[in-house]
Amino acid sequence: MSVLIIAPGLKSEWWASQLLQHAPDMDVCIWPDIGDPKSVEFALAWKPPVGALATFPNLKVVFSLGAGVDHLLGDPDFPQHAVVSRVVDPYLTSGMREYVLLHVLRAHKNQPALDQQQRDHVWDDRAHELRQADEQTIGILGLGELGRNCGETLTALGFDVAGWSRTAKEIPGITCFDDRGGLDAILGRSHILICLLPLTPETEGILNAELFSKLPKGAHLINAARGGHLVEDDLIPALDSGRLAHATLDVFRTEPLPGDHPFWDHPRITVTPHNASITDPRSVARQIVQGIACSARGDDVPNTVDVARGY
Ligand code: NDP
Ligand code: OXD
Repeated sequence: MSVLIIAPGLKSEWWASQLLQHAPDMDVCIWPDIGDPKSVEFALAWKPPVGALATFPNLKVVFSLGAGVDHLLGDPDFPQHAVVSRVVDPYLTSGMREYVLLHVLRAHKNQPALDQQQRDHVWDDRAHELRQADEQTIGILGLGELGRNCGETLTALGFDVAGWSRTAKEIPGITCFDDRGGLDAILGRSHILICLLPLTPETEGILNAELFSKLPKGAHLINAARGGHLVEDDLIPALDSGRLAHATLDVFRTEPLPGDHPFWDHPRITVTPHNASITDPRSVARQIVQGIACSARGDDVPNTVDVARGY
């Protein structure tokens, strides 16, 4: 039985050394340097080449090296017999919480506009209206591991927080909406809208002109989920018309973001390189070793996703 690491662009050797710390006898191989494909029963994967996982006929579990699994399920040849497990980890959650806090506070304190004042050598302490945290509603699309934690933290800071999920929830301090009917209700009140949804056929393109038109004028958008959530052509018109004040984007339809992409130079777009929160092998390798042991014993593997649902 061997364990495959198939994650072009990630530090595969580091992942291997972390696995071996917890399971010194594990037979680990790094794609494309593999022996007999039939011996591979487990794979650690991040954006594997399309079709590659289909070449391992005895694959039992694919561990996504991130919280999202769209990079796996989007492969038309993804082996349907394999169980898919994803990252749920305190460091991944705290990393996202830090990113969201940073950019919510930047929006709340008008920092992007103040940065522009500095570039223009303008000293104007009255340019922006006075507003308190409890006068700002933060809308969070997605109340899962990440969205809920961000919402609870923002509530503790005094913001008015609302969230939207597929199924109904009750979370102390957060006004919860669900299903399509609840979407308009959350949009109408969100001064800062944060997307923390998984990318599925239902959520693809959800951040579009129609959605922007339902936000309060001058809202801020933070997309830390997936580039496929945003209809890119709708964003700049929404910013230029003042419908949106600012957009902070960590994820893009094409990554790395091409050098000539208009988002780079737009004065009211903040671009970060898909690093809102990064899976830490020092924490997650141990969980994967435990997941492999569960599977080998015939027990359920933790953090598996519903492949039909897409997350
Ligand atoms: P979870 O699966 O824990 O939560 C997903 C949430 O989205 C749930 O509340 C779910 O509703 C809701 N949801 C799913 N589909 C719909 C829908 N059609 N309508 C309304 N709500 C829906 O995911 P995580 O919180 O762990 O992660 C979210 C995403 O964040 C990941 O899929 C990934 O794409 C992204 N991510 C980005 C990172 C980055 O660095 N930029 C890092 C880590 C993650 P319900 O609760 O009812 O099921
Ligand atoms: C993830 C990511 O899904 O980093 O974890 O995007």
